[in-house]
Amino acid sequence: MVEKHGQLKNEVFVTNKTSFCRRLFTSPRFYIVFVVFQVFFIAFFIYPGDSESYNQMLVVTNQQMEEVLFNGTTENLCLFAETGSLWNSSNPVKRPSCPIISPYLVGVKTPVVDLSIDWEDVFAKYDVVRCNGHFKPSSCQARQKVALIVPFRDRYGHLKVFLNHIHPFLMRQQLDYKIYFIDLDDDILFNRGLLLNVGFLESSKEYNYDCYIFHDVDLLPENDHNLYRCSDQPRHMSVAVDKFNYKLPYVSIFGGVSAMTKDQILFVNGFSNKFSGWGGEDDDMFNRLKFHNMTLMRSMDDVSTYKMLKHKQSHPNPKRFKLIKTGMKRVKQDGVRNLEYEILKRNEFPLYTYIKITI
Ligand code: BGN
Repeated sequence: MVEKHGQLKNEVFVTNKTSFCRRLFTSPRFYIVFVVFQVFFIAFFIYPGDSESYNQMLVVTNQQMEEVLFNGTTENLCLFAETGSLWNSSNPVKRPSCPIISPYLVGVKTPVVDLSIDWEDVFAKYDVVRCNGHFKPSSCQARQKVALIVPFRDRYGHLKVFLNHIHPFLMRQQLDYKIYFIDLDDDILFNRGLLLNVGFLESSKEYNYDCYIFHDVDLLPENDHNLYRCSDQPRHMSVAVDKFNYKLPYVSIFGGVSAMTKDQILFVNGFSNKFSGWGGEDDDMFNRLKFHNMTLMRSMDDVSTYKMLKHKQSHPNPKRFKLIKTGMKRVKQDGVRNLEYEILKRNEFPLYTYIKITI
């Protein structure tokens, strides 16, 4: 009887289950739910493309970034970013080296020159670069730490267009980089060499950079295969500029964009501080390299192409010819070693660090 009862129970149970399954599998609602679930599953867990690249481009996700921003100071954020440990400073994350050639390179990308673009839009677009212009890839260890040094005077329109273009360009190259704008007291004649020296000294105090890129604000690289890295010899990078019909104006030119390591800079004592006004400081640097038996490297001109932003021609320095002639007599005393300056202003903006000095 007990057994019969049990069998009956089982039968009832089995019968119920069967009818439930039958109802389930014949219901169109079940199939709709099933398909929707599958789409979400594939999008979030299986499809690697977008989510990978998204992670790669971000130091941290926005939500996590907000937490850090609002619960701590910006200084802490910078410290976290630089120790490579965003979440737990006692347990630094060991990341593999980034690939030699970044998978995010796209080749030629024509710069967008929109002087009317809103500052807010630029900030919002690159809110991953929140640490005063510092960015590093999240998923791998960048191969070089790069300080991008831009001598600056009063060209805010260019600055905005430059940042809008250069941040995604450098992110695609998977660099650990920071952007510095160096400005001189308004009453003193512009002096590119001196400002580049200051940028080198100030950025070196902050971080152990492998490479210093000296970059004019009016030059926008057009091809991200033009890698912003240093080599074992100084590099001239702005080889083919549209303003010069994509041709090198002369063989020894070292102006526009160039890249040097700390050792290379210290070896030649940086740039001369004597070239006030426009022109000649880069030719003097070329002479310094030659004087120290260094060679100059250049990438292929089909890769190192640049768009130059339009601006009024600056007033050339009439003394530049004489200064170039006598330059090598001053190499030891005129450069980064003996440079004295005072910092007037230092502003940490989300997309760059601004330093204004006087001498
Ligand atoms: C050169 C300037 C460079 C400048 C290039 C490109 C001089 C010195 C002349 C002996 N050199 O003429 O400083 O980078 O043009 O604009 O003026």
